[in-house]
Amino acid sequence: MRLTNYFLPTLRENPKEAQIPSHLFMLRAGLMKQSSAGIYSWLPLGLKVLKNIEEIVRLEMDRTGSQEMLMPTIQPAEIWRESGRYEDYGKEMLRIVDRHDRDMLYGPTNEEMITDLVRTTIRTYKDLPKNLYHQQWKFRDEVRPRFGVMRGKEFLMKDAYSFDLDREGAIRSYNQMFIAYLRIFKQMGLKAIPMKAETGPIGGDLSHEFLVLADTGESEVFYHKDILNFNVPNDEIDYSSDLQMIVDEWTSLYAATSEKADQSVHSELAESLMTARGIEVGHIFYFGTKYSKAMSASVADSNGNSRYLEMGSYGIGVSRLVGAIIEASHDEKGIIWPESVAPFKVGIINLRKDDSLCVKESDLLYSAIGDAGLSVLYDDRDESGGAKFANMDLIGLPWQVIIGPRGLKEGQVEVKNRATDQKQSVPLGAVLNVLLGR
Ligand code: 5CA
Repeated sequence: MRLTNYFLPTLRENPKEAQIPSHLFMLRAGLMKQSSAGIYSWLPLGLKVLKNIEEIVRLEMDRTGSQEMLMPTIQPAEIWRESGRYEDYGKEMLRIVDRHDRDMLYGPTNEEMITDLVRTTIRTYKDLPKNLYHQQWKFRDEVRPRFGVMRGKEFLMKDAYSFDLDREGAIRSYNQMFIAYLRIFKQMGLKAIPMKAETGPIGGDLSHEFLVLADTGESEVFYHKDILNFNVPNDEIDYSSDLQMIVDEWTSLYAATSEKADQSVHSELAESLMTARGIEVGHIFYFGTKYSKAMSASVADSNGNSRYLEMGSYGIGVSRLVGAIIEASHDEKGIIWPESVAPFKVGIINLRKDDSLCVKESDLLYSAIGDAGLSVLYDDRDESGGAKFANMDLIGLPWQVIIGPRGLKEGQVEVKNRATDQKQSVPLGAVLNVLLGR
C-alpha cells in the first residue's frame, strides 16, 4: 500500500479526551475515530489489527473443536423474559421496539439466543458435546464509557458456548477454553493471568477472568508472584486429552480480582503477594443448567431420560484487545506492534521524493517485499524525513526500511527494528533476507 493512496488520518496533537496511552495512540495513529460516546468507526489501519486478532482467536478456537457461526446483533425480548434476565439486566441493555411494537434488544451477550437455537436442534446425548462461537458486535449502554475501546458501548466480542450432558463433560469443555485462552493471549505477545472472578449477570459458580497487567487497567488484582513463571502449553497441546493437570497448576497459586480478594490469604502470602492493576481481556463461566432449566433445553441421555444441558460461556474482548496490546507494547513515540497482529509487517520510508534514484530503488523494494508475501506500507509522500520517521514510529510497524541518497551511493539502505530500535545498514540485495529473518 502506498501512503499517498491510503486513508490514514493521523493527528499531530494529542487529543484531549485520551487519558491512557492506548486511547491516545489509537486516535493519533488513525486506527479509529469516535462517532459518539463509546462508539467508534474502525479505520483501515485499525481494522487490519482487529482482523488479525480475530484470526488468532479463530484458529485457536477451531483447534479446540469449537465451531464458528454468526448470530444476529438484534434479539427478541421473549427469550430474555424466559431466562429472567430481561428485567435483571437493567439499563445496560439497549431496548428497541420494532414497527409491529415487538420488544427487541441489541444483544449484550448471547446465552439466551444460543440456548434457544440448541434446544430446538439438539435432541440426544449423541449430539454432545458441542461448542459454538461467534465474533460479533455487542452493545452495552455503559454508564461511563471510557479509555476508548477499553470500555466501549459497542464492542467486538468472541463468545463461545459449550453444551455437555453432565458436569464432568462441562468441566472438560471449560478446561479446553481455559488452555485456549492462555495460548491465544500469548500469541498476541500478552501475558494474561487467569484469576478467580465474580460471575455477575452471567451467573454460575466457577469462573475465571484473564487479566493483562497494566498500570492503566480498570481492575485491581492480587496474585502470587510465581504465577508469572508458569508455562503456557505449546503447539503440541492435544485438546482432546485430559487438561485438568495443566488447569490445576495454573490455579494452584493465588490470583484474584478485588471482588474475590481474600484478606486472610493476603497476610499469609506476605512477600509473595503482588498487587497490581489489570485489563480484563477474557472471562470464562461454568453455570451448569442455569439457562437450560429456565428455557427447557434438554436432551435424552443413553437411558432415554431427559436431562437439562450443562453449559458454559467464554468471552474474549476482541476490540478491547487492540487497546490492551498497545498498553503492553508502546513507548513515548507510539505503538510497537507485535508481529502477529501488526497491520503491516514493513514500512518503507523514501527520504527524497525529488531524487530519481531514491524513488526508483524505493519502488523496486516495495514490489520485492510485497512479492515475497510481506505486507508493506510505503511512505511515498512528499514530506520531510523527520515527519516520516515520527509517523512511522507512531503507527508502530515492526520493521522500517529507510531509503536515502547517502546510503544508496554505497548501495545500502537502513533497516530498523521498531521494538529494539536497532538500525543496520543493509545492501539492497539483502533487505529481504533481513526482513524474513534469514
Ligand atoms: N457471555 C459471557 C461470556 S461469552 C460474557 O458476556 N462475559 S463478559 O461480560 O465478561 O464479557 C466478555 C469480555 O468482553 C470481557 O472479558 C471483556 O474483555 C469484554 N468486554 C466486556 N464489556 C466490554 C466493554 N464495555 N467494552 C469492551 N470490551 C468489553
